[in-house]
Amino acid sequence: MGDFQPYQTDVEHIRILLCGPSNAGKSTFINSVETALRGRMTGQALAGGDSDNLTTKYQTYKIQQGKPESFYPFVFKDTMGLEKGQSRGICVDDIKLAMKGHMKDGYVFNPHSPFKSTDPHYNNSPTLKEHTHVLVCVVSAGTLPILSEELLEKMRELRLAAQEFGIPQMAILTKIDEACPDVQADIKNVYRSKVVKDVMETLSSSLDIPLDYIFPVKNYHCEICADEEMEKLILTALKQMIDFGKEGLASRDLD
Ligand SMILES: Nc1nc2c(ncn2[C@@H]2O[C@H](COP(=O)(O)OP(=O)(O)OP(=O)(O)O)[C@@H](O)[C@H]2O)c(=O)[nH]1
Ligand SMILES: [Mg+2]
Repeated sequence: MGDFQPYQTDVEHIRILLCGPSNAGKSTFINSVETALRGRMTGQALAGGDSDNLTTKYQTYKIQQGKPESFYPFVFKDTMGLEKGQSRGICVDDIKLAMKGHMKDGYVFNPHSPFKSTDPHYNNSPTLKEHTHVLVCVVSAGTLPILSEELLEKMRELRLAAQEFGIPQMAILTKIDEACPDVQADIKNVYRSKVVKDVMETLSSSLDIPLDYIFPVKNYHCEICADEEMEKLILTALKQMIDFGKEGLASRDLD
């Protein structure tokens, strides 16, 4: 992962924006990538599944590569979870503005009031560097079958908005261990698991994302030591994010 080529544009970092239902494992995925790349347990993104650890602030996460002040050429942008119903969870339009680079770090999401151009965190003239370069929908395998149509509709709206802005889209399916006992017993069963296959197909048809753009992962959440098989899945998903980000940037360079 250390041998990424510099990007052709003046963009130093591929910006990966994570969105999806609350509690899906967005923040934990960021920590899992950091753990996989740095080879030790880390936890810079607040994650946890209880009310104290919900993501509420728009923030960038960089991952140190080797010496301090040297970072991998991609960053994650973490967002508040989507929820069913109006005035619940992040406002869909906030994510659209974030994708276009209008939202500065530190903005605190407010489910009752959308992000406005008068907000001090509003960037009036974002450059390509500040845009999102790849949108990643994060969905938990266990809860997908019970997600409401309303929530799925919010996700479809976001995927379509990304498509309109020329931002590539993909998905990760988290918590495959919780959804399938065979995977829980041995993560290598992931590609043999009928449960995982069925959930991936459902996600593909629900969001209209091709099956091969959906990556199953098990995040680090209670493990105390590194696990090579888990890391393979996490890094495969990350590689696709970077490849998509680069492709998206290359085609925008031609515009
Ligand atoms: N079993 C299992 N648990 C996971 C996995 N990924 C995340 N979790 C757990 O799920 C809970 C929620 O994870 P978060 O990363 O905080 O979820 P989030 O999507 O950031 O949630 P919000 O910020 O509220 O939108 C935590 O308790 C995690 O430990 C996974 O792959 N498997
Ligand atoms: Mg979070």
